[in-house]
Amino acid sequence: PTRKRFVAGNWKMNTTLAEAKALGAAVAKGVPSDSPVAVAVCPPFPWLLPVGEAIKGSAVALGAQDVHSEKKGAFTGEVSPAMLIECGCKYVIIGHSERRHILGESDSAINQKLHTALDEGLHVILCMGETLAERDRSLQERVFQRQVYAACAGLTDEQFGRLIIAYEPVWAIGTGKVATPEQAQEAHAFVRGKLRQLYGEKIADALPIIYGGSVTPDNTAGLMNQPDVDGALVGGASLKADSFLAIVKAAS
Ligand code: G2H
Repeated sequence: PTRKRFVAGNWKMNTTLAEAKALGAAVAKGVPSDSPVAVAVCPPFPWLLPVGEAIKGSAVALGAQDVHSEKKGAFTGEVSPAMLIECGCKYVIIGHSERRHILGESDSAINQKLHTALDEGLHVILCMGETLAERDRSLQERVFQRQVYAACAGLTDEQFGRLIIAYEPVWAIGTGKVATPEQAQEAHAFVRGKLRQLYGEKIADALPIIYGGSVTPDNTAGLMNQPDVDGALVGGASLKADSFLAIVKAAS
C-alpha cells in the first residue's frame, strides 16, 4: 500500500501572535512545493487566520487542535467545524490525550466530534494511546481496541479516506520519553489490524497511522523506518522551525 507520509505540528497553547506568524512563515518557506510528505501546522484558535495568511500559497496546510461536536448553537466558548473551514483549516485534531485526560473528553464525545467534523468536510487527526498505568498492566491493546471501535463507529468509507490516526502513548507525551520504533510499530500494527477486522482491508491499508510523543529530529528516521508508521504528530519540537523542518526532512 502506498500511504503518503504526513507530519503535523501541534503547537498546543503556545506562541505569541508574532511568534506564530513567524513560525508559520518559516515552515512554509522550508517545505518544498513538491514535498513527498504532507505537512500541516495546528496553531491555537485565535492564530488560525494570521497563520493561514503566513502559509498561504505554500505546501503547508492549516489545522486546528479541537472542534465542537455540534454544527452551531448555544455552546459558549466552542468553535464549529464550519468556522474552522472558513478560517482555512483542512485538518482538525480530535481526541488528543490532553483533552481526554485534562478536560475529560469521553470516547463517545470524540465519536460525535468525528462525525460532525467529517460531515462538514474536514480531515481528522484522531489521537489515541495508552497511559503508563495501562501499559504497566499490559492493557494497551485493549485500550486501542476500545478507542478505535468507539471513535470510528458509523463512519462512511469516504470519511475513512479523510481520517488519520495518531498513536500517542500518554507516557511519551512531552516527557522526552519516546516510544522505541519497535513499540510504535507494534502499536500501529495492532491498530491497523483492528481497522482491518472492523472495516476491511482497503480502509485499513489506506489509512495513515502517525506517531506522536516526544518526536525529535534525532528519533524521526528510526520511527519512520517501521512499515506501519506513516508520519508524526509533533508537539514541543514543532515550536522551532528548524527542528520541525528537520523532522519533515527525516520523514521524507
Ligand atoms: C504529543 C505531542 C504532540 P510532544 O502530545 O501531539 O507532543 O511532541 O511535545 O510530546
